[in-house]
Amino acid sequence: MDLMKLSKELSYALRHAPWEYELELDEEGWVEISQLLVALHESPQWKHVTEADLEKMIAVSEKKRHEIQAGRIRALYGHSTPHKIAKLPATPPETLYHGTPLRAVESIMEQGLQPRQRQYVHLSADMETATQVGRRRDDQPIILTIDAAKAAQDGVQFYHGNENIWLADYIPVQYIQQP
Ligand code: HQG
Repeated sequence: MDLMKLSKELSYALRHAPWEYELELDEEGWVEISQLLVALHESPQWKHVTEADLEKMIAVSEKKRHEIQAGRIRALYGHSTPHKIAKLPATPPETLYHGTPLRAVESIMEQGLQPRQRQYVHLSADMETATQVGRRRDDQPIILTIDAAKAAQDGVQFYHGNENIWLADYIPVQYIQQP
């Protein structure tokens, strides 16, 4: 089974278009695995997918994009569905990073970091992750440094995505530093 392809399909279903699978995300983005499997089994390529395959997909993935708990599964970040997924505010590390193409920097330094198509701004806990995120759009991304400690102190809320990814509603310009 192509677990990477399965992960992509699940990200699409759980982050962007659950209705295409007749699924409804709850407040925190969870769906019942049994319901997800019914939807997947309708497609010939996923006819034999089991809960164990979903567990394996998460275990072998380089990035922790999904999590399973008590018979349910959800995407940990990346959502674009109209109803904003509820996340518990958490204390961020002192510094966070954001990798972006050079062409976006001027606008970011004017408007701050906005979530754009997604529900939250995505930040990285380390420069390496930020570089990987930025490389999706540019070979030589610019790594912006976010003074998360100061922002949090001033009332900006942060949320935990996974080990490497933090989320925020919006990051105002005064907490963003260019290299
Ligand atoms: C930019 C992937 C102009 C922002 C990744 C980014 C990540 C602005 C783009 C996760 C702006 C949004 C999310 C402003 C923000 N003016 N551009 N004011 N504010 N932008 O894809 O952070 O592999 O929604 O810099 O690895 O790139 O799918 O966000 O370039 O973790 O699991 O607008 O998605 O994860 O792009 O990536 P995105 P992102 P997966």
